[in-house]
Amino acid sequence: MKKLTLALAMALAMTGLAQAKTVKVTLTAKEVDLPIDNKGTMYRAWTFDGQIPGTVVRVTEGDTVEFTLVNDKSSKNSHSVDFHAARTDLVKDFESIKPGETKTYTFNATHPGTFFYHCGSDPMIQHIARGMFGVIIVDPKDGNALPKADREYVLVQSELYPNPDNQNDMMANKWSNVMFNGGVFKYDPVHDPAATRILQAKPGERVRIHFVNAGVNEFSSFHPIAGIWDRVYPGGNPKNVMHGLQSYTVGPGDGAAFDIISPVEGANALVSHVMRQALTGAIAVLQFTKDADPKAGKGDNILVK
Ligand SMILES: [Cu+2]
Repeated sequence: MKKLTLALAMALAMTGLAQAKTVKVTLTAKEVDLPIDNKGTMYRAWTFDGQIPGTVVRVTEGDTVEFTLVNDKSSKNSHSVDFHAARTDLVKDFESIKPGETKTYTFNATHPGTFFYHCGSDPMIQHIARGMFGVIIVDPKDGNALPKADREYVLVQSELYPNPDNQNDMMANKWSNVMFNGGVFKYDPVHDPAATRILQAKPGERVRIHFVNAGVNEFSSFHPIAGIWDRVYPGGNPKNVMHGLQSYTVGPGDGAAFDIISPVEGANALVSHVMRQALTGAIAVLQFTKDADPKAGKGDNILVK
């Protein structure tokens, strides 16, 4: 039996197919104060794991995800998790749990892609707008389904509603700024000299952006200024592939993977080309330099904190 398993593993390795496994994932709902710009303006956020976006979840197509939600004792509200990568019963699995409670459910990651996850508790518009969202990447089980990325980055777009308690503002779409990864101009020292972070890569490298639009209301027109998307994978699924695009629209609650390669050194700016979104904060500088940090865009560094 052992021999057979080994033979199967070797055969799978030769085909580049990953073996399905069970992955335990835990997210903790936490209501915390977080800085939402480079100056350190604090915001009463609701989060997963105390950060916006929440921890990046990464599994492989075919894996079983054994998911546990912990709603921290210090929370004042009930919370839940809706994984867009799951096919299940929303009543049974996406239900809200009270502060101090824990809930576990299991799903099979049947479809590869760049998926949204978010709190679905009532009022959902407020739970998402305050920061309860993140990304689950389901890598294709065929390791050769996508061209190998030299670096990867996660970017999540969302709107900032200055008063987190005012649900009417959210319903009326009265946002003040649009953010990438929970910060206004977080990766843009050009528009905000207080910004200390950028994305980086070397010329000629294939950079893959796992992009999710958390909304809650706005469509994004994701565009690389001074670059061209080499490939865009709607939904992040390798079966959906488009070539040579300048912009691609990602609606609220959707995701896509974007590949870019620069032939030259210099800066690109990844923006939502909806100008009111870009000019209020939805810009991330991607610097192409031969001196790019070898650790940037790899492993845990795909989410630049
Ligand atoms: Cu919530």
